[in-house]
Amino acid sequence: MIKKLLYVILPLALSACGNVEQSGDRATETTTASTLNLVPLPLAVEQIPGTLTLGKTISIQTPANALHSTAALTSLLDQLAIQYNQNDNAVISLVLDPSLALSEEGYTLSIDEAVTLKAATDAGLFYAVQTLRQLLPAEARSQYTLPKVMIEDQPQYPWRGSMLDVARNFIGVDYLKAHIERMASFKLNKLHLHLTDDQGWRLQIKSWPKLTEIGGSTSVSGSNGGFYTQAQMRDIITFAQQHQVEIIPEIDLPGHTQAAIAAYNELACDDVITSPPQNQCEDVVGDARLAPYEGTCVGFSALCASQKPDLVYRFVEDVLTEVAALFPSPYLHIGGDEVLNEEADAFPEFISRVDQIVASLDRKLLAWEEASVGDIRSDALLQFWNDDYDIAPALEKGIHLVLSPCSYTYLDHGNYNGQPDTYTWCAKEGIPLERVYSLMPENYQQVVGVEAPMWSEKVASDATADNRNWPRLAAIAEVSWTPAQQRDYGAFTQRLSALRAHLDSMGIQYYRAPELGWD
Ligand code: TNX
Repeated sequence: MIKKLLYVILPLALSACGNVEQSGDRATETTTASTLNLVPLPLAVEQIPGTLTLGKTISIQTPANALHSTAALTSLLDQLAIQYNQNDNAVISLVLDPSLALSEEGYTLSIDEAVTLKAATDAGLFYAVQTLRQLLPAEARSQYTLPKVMIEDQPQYPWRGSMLDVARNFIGVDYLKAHIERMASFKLNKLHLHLTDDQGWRLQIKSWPKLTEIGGSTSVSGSNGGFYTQAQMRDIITFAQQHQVEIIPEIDLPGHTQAAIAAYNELACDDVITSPPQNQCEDVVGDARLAPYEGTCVGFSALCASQKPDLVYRFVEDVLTEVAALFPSPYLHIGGDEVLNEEADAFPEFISRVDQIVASLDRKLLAWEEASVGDIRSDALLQFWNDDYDIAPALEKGIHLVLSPCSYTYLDHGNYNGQPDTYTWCAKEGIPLERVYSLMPENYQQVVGVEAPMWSEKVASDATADNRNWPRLAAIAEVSWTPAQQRDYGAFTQRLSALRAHLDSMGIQYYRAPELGWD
């Protein structure tokens, strides 16, 4: 199957260098896809001389069982004020073809006398529509001219992710939905929500109501408390599914739990009030170890699994049971980062037991890299975040990685050196677009893909979140979709630069990157 696939793809991909080839008596120009402004760059693009003009009223044909791609197509046409009716001899057709030799998210898009989008799945067709969206202008016109082209495309990695920290500062439902649409337009497909941390617990848990009543009322900015009810979260999940985005919930355990401890003091060790500061968090000593927290120190809090296993594991099981009932993702992210406190010794055992709870809920474990010290199942994923962390032992167990090496992917770091309100601990010059783009997932082993976390200690508004996420998430999209031999930073900036109107039409308040001529 794979061999067959390479046969189909490689001739197109390898000849992609701007030369003119003769095929029969028709001159066919095979170019790099960079003559089309597409991000991420498709695997193979063959441009045919000529263009196709679409009028203001067209006929379309869509299969009954391709709901999400059909909705994406009709919303694109609505946005461009193109009227459509369902008809046989259609100008734009979505075709489900189970025999197509591409991966699950792959598709072909051909524009000749008509526009034909083909895939084996609704997901593949959905991505074909996203490509068509980028080939069309962002705003309505009186008519539309499309280049004649044959595109064959599929992602290199199945995990192309964004993480939003909604715990340090809360992020509202409207932003999440807008973010999902924007992600989808760049073919990003995993939205990891960091739902709990010291400064806020953001997901309603019916069996432990004070988690949100008390733990949801605080935030680093002091003003942005809030939480999602389970009904709201269900609505977000459905919206995400319509956009081929999977939401991965993270409940950060056993550290980063001050919001839970403030709500239920008994989750902390009884002697916590008299113990010395942990991880140099001088502002969290004495009674503050049991109180809500709005500072930015990390590593001081922990559930007291060492002394209160019955209570703590009952808590974890109750919470994860509700989370698993709500989220269809096969993964439960249980955090596991930065236990730099009294519970450090009990940490490996904690991770092993929580993995058993996750197993009992019929889910796979996802955790930050430190969880590699636990005895976890080999179908776990670990999220690699410290550039130099020794992850080899986990790889030996067969575990795969989500790559978030901080010096490439931490979007709470500056778009440029010295950007106000950004962290510098991992990359003191910030993480400009070119640095993000230079990540080579191919250099790591056992990789499912890439994810860019946006921690929010210093992100207290939607505008700031946009500035940190965009345009850098477009680089994450290309690094995780397009194979290394086809990536080129200069060509990427040209293609992305030309998509500015598309970002504008989605209302993105992106960083005006001089690299893209947007300043
Ligand atoms: C490290 S990365 C953290 C977060 C902070 C972030 C700030 C990770 C698993 N933990 O708690 O928000 O640094 O950049």
